[in-house]
Amino acid sequence: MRISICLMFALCLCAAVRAAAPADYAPLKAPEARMQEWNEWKFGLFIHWGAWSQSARGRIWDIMRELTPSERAAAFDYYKTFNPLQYDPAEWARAAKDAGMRYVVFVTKHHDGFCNYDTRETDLKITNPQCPYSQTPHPDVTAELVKAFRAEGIKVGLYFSHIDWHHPDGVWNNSHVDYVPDFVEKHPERWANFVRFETNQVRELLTQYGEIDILWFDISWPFAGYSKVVENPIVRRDIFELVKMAREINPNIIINNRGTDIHGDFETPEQYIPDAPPQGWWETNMTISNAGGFWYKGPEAEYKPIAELIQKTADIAAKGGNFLLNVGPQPDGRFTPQEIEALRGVGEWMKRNGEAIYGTFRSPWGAPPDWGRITRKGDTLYLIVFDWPENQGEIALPLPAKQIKSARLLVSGAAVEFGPKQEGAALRLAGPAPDPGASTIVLEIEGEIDAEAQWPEADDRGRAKK
Ligand code: FHN
Repeated sequence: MRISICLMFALCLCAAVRAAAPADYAPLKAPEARMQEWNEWKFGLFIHWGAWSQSARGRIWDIMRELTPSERAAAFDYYKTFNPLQYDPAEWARAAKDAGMRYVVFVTKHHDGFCNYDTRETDLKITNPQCPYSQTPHPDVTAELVKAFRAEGIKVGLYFSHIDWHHPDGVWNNSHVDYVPDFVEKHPERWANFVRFETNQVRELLTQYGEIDILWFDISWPFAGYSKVVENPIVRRDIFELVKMAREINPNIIINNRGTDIHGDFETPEQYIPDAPPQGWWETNMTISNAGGFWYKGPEAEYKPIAELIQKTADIAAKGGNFLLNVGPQPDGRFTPQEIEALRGVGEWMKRNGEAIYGTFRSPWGAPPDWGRITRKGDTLYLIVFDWPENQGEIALPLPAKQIKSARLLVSGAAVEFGPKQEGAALRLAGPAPDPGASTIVLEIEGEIDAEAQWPEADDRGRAKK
């Protein structure tokens, strides 16, 4: 009798456990209306800044790949000399606002484990008394940044690295010099400890600074990549619980696809613009400086021309994406002069042409025409002309002319002549380009656009196959 009661109890217990952790997790996503808002924001500022900025080495991976053991130990001690006395988040927020940016994503903790905020989980933080900046009146730079950007009406995103090279249990990732393969299976209690550590830090970030709009994870957990379904049951459960906690704290939080299994809200092509964009929501993150990492690269760094950044903004919008443009401020807290100039220049263009970017959607025809890019918002098309034809030239559009109700220059409102050309329409462009390199024409159209978007055949990262 006693055995059967025990057996019954054990069976009930197993059933209860199974019920608590569903074998197949349903995706936990942000509300669709929230993603429509995110699409309205469209253009954001990414900020990589912290103790590592003192190295003037753009790539933080150098810590694990280039530095000697003694240099590596010194890198983890950078917090002891980090003292950005020229940090002025209000100035950063003004520069972002002037650039036409509507959201910011700020690095709170990167792979080195240094925390740009007052955390209870580790002493590797800006508020550690051994960090000179901790002696200033407001050392929690994340708190000050959130306040300053909100004051400019800019939405706030926080970046958080899943990998943490400083944490004693951070050896689960193969980037770590002391990597332990099969860490989750071999050391389940240490993995659980790491998950608890990360969960507590994410909870701090989502509860210490008011309602956070975006949680931008980086890299991933074991077996989990970008938008990759996680097979490992332990990690899959832990990711589900982490995302579940985040969305219970803030049901409106928008979370990216890095290490979030099936629960991410948007894809994150990095340092490139897909030729064939993801079907769903996506955002390119890219540095203003040239290749070589996201951090401050020293006074010799090279930067992308403003005209190139403007055309990238148009290209991304024409493919249905958001643009997260990165700065790597100097260790003293100032943006580099080149970053300030780039933000100013893009902002000038966005002030005149932002209507063609904010809240728009990908071109109904897919791959762009040779003369520029096309974005759409309902019955309005925006033709962003990169190559303005000389001598009363014209550009072709695969839309029957009879569907065009009006055509005008966005900036001046001047009418643009158009007429039928074969199956589509031709627009005759008189006079100089209103914004050389990226001039916008607005078309008001009627009727359905009879087109199926054609994108080039591409690999799994959206890069056209040669
Ligand atoms: O290693 C990081 C890198 O420093 C930067 O933060 C980028 C941003 O997307 N993410 C990782 C590289 O994929």
